[in-house]
Amino acid sequence: MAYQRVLTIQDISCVGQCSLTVALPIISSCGLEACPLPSAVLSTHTGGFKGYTFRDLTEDIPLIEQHWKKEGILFDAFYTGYLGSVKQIAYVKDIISSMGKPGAKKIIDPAMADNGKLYPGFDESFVKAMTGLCASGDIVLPNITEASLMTGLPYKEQYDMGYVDSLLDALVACGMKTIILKGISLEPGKTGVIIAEAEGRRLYRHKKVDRSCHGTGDVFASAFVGAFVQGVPLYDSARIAADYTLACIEGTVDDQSHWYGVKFEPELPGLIAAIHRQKG
Ligand code: PXL
Repeated sequence: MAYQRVLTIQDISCVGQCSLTVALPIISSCGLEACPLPSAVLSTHTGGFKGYTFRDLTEDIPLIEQHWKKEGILFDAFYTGYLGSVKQIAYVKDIISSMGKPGAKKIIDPAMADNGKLYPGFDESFVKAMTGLCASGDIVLPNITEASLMTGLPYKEQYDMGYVDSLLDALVACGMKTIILKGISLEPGKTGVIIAEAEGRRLYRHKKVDRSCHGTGDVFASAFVGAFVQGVPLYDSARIAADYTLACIEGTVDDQSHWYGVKFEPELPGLIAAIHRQKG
């Protein structure tokens, strides 16, 4: 497959190993051109640090878009993550619908909630707007919390496949097409992802590490984008991304001082090798 250019739209949290500081190095390491459109600049992420700064870049987005249009710049794929406001979501919708080359895939991570709770600063109107953005994408990457918020179904910590299927059915009813539902744990010691397409649903299961780590959704999404945009099939891209995320968690859990993110950099050679093996 020819060299591909990916536009990733999310914040830059200077410290915290999430969003752009994870997406750019992972996507580049996978062999793709990674272009950032920062939605905001924060001193750290919002998940545990106190007193972080937040510079909203909403009004820069249409200016950047206009410049790119003048330059005739187009993208082979889009990957959106954490966004700062409802207005920003509207701008992002416009960019992904007008700045793609023919067939450009739109990969949307709702990145707004986890462990049953919205991240600080988000409300019901943001959830509604994000649901609309997800419906306009090709592939969405929610966790169970985000799926329950977007569909209005209850959030559960203990569940069976019937509950997971009802979440997926409700996401499809909201207009979502291909869904990769993350963090599905149907038996002790195991977790995984469901890859749900119109043709069917498959679960990829792997070992569960009993510590919830920050930024793993962004690590998973970035690795998925890195594999999928290069032509690795959907299921294999999700499997490779899940294995990579697990390796990052395992490389971090013993270091209690590293509570704010995962050490994803040392595991990059394994991710690259897995993608090359799959591509043959
Ligand atoms: O990893 C998701 C994320 C991205 N960006 C910011 C965040 C979070 C999660 O808390 O706070 C700023």
